[in-house]
Amino acid sequence: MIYHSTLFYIQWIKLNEHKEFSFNSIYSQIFTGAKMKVAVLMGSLSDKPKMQAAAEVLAEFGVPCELKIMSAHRSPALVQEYVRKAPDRGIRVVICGAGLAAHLAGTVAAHTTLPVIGVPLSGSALNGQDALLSTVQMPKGIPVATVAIDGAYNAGLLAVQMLAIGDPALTAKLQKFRTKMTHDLEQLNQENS
Ligand code: RP5
Repeated sequence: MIYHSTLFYIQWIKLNEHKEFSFNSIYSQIFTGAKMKVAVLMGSLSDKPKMQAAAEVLAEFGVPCELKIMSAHRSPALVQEYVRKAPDRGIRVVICGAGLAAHLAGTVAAHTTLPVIGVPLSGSALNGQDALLSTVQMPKGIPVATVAIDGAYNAGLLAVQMLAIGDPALTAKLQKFRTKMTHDLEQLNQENS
């Protein structure tokens, strides 16, 4: 009983961090053991090789994620339904990768207040410049945090940084990651000077 009350209290604190949490969300997380996770969405199966880097960095930090293929243009109803149910399923950040007239991130952002990270993908006749502008040029009121063309790795890392707010263990992992990056660079200089 005390155990469940404590869990409920922890979940209640989390409730106030995200307005989209509902009682249903708390219930499902306590009683089904669902963990906070990141959704990695992409417009086509052809995007998967480029979006894999997001999943890899999330795995590196021990953050669960799910990869789904859905398109703002080809399956708009599926996108809407997925996004509507996402908070109750423990999704806290949504990463969206798409190429060409890339509207996936913007469409997802229109349906949720969860943070949305957009990854414009290359492969088009315009080498991803089309996807970059489609993703980054959001109208006032509906932001999409856009990373570089094919920047899925950074998208994953940014999602980790978002989740690390209020999570000291994840913050410590990020600090360790940064320290290692600096150390590796110093070592590279020593080896090459
Ligand atoms: C976009 O069109 C997708 O995100 C993909 O980058 C691009 C091409 O899709 P396919 O024709 O390969 O399915 O919607």
